Amino acid sequence: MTQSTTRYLADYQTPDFHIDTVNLCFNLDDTKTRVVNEMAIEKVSDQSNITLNGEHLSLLSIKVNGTTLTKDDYQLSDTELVFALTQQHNTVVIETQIDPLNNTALEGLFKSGDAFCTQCEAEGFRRITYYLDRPDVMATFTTKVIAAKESFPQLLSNGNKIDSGDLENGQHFVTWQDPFPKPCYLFALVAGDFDLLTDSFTTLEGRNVALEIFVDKGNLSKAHHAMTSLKKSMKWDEEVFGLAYDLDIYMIVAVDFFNMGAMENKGLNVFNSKYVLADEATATDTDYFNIEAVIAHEYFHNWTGNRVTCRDWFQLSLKEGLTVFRDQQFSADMHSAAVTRIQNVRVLRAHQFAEDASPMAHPIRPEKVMEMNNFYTLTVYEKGSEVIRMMYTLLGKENFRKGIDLYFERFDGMAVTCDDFVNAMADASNKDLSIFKRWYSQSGTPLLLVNESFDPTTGEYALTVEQKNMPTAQQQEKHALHIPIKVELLAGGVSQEHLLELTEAKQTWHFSMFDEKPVTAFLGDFSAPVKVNFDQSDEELITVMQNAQNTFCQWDAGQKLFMRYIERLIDTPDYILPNELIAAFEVMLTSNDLDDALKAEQLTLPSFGEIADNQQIIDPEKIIHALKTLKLFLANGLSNVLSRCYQACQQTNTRTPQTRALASACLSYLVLDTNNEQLVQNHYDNGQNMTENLAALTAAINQSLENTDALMKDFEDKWLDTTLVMDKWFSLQGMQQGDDIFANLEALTKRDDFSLNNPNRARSLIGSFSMNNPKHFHCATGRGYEFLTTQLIALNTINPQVAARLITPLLAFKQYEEKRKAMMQSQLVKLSNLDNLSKDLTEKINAALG
Ligand code: B3K
Ligand code: ZN
Repeated sequence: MTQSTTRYLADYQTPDFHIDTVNLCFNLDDTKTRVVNEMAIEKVSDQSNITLNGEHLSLLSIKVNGTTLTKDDYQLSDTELVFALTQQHNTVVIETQIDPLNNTALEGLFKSGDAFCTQCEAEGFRRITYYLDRPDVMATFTTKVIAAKESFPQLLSNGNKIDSGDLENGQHFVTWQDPFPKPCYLFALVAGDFDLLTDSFTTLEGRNVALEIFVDKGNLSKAHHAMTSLKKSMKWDEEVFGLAYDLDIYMIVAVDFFNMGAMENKGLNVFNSKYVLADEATATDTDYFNIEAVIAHEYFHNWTGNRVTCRDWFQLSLKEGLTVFRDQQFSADMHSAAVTRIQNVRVLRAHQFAEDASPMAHPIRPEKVMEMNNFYTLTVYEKGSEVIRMMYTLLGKENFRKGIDLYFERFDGMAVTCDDFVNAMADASNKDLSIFKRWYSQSGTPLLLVNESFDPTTGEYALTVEQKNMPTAQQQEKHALHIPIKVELLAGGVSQEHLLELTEAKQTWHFSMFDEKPVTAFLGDFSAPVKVNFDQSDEELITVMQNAQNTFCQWDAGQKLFMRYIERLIDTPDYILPNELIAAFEVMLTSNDLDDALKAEQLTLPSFGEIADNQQIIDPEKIIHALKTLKLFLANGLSNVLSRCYQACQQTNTRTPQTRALASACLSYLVLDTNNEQLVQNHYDNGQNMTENLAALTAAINQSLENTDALMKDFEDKWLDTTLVMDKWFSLQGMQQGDDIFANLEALTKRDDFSLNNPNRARSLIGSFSMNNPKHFHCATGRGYEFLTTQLIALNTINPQVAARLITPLLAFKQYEEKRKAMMQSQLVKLSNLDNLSKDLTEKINAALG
């Protein structure tokens, strides 16, 4: 009866039983919550034993069709409950007891501060009651919640409130009913004493929807941006996709203890407070942007995820890739499309490409899984979104919309597969997507080798593209993919755009009637998640930077120049950088056509992660030296123009997110001039909001300025009681450059306000240290690796999901130079020898060491 540890997509079988209705009753208590679960279960095969999932539960009783089972009537293990169901229609009542207070894994029912809340995706419902915990079992839920009225005046669950009242001993109850059948991963319950922001929205169908956002007492003024974002999302989904909301109430609850960003439970989203709360004083422009995007993402799931859900968890990208694509399109429509795209691509290149190169590489539709929580990845989400975007590019906007319409026409109310989605797209557009489907089963980042030739006598230009799909961990055999490539040919002051469809290993396209060899802006809008090897001269890249119509290509040409010189500096540390680089960036910075946010993006160098991903063998010291040298070269060469840009941004009467982005980018260069400590001090002192304060602190920390400690102290004194702001302070601490960092980290982890039980806090210090502080994380003594391992050992028992996220930088040890490789490996071995290593960490460590 023990559950096999690894599950395979190929083994999928339809369920033997359906659950039609679920009636839940919760008697809430910190350590002894009682759950009564009454299910109407229908047998749909000749199997007579039903196997329900259940973990960390105390079973109190089971009744089948009115008869209480005795111990001999069922088998019980740590993960399963098995008993016989002989009739076709059965009523099963199971009573369990759970311990929310000591549920530090934050899956199932747990406490966040004083409130009770739940997280069931992917497989957390089995920590609440015994159930068929799989997404293709969809039932109608009715939920009664009972708790002390004084401490928990608000009792929430999915759907509509159908009953409520007072009970004896100061208890009260509320009953909720969700009319839409759903898988149990979308179940939610919240009980607490919150401040409530209300509003309403009338849908295109004329439905009046009550909008309610619940936040911790005292935070009401910080919920308005989330509410505005929600209304914008509802409107956008109606306008762009014709999709309207379907219940009379939409609730969002913000909690401080949460493993991820947010959760799209039907009608009752639970959010990490980080993605709800904002005001000028405490939130940055980036926070504002992210809140809007996450609110939209969870809202969009109501159709892509909830109305049509996944057949099994291997299909996760069906809802996540599609919903990320939808939220990216929404953000692009709300803000600058080009800047939004550039930021998406940065994440992809720095993190998803690294995942594809790591031992945990997997296709966007994984084929085997040990712990499902390990597959909420950049690959499933971000690359998944790129795959949807490629279909959008190949089909065009109108056909894509037809495909979406057909998808809902066919599958509303069902649990389906990625193939079902692609088939709807293909059928609606008559586009052959058979080769395209390989994107779902093939892992790895394709490399495009591009060659060009020009014949001046005929005026013909030829572009040859070859795709290389290299073996990845756990997948040796690769096939050619269907890759949309947008190109722009620049010649004689005009630009021609083409969409090329690469479907074979190598193809050539011919273009005629050129007087001179055109300059090619390749992969417009980053039309496919690929790497490109195209040997263009500096001069050509500068032409693209200055003349391409496609803004993404302009930016990307600058990044290619940066990357080229970083790589030269890695090979030859005293390489002399060319002044043409300065000239090109001076032109860019003084251009009147570019918006400030784009200039900021242009000034931002590729990250350590992105550079590392392009190295055969990673030597952190060489990368850090190269980055520093290039940055200093630009800072010196551009100092006047950077100063002028900075002053212009600061002096404008209307500072905007765009001017602040450019000011911050300039400051990060200007701080390299030792005389500019006062500039940073002023930026902090005169800062009008959190974006400006944080830009000053970041500059001070990165440069270890003399005034860093004083600034950090001032910030701490001011914000000690504001959790989300202190998370920022802890993140900054993780990025300290001084050599006393390890003693400081040690002291930080001992503070009263540091706790591994709080995921945001743990991530802010440990995550920022291991991901944003390569100098010390990869320090030659190995102390950085040891620090991370010590924290992971503690987190392994407290919160395996958070531990499994934070281990990421250690997994790629094989890509590092020998000394570091050995030190990282030995930390992984140490972890692998733990007695109680969680499934989450086991899966990743085995993949890395295997
Ligand atoms: N669907 C959730 C993620 C659940 C993660 C479980 N470990 C949030 C989202 O993608 O919208
Ligand atoms: Zn999602």
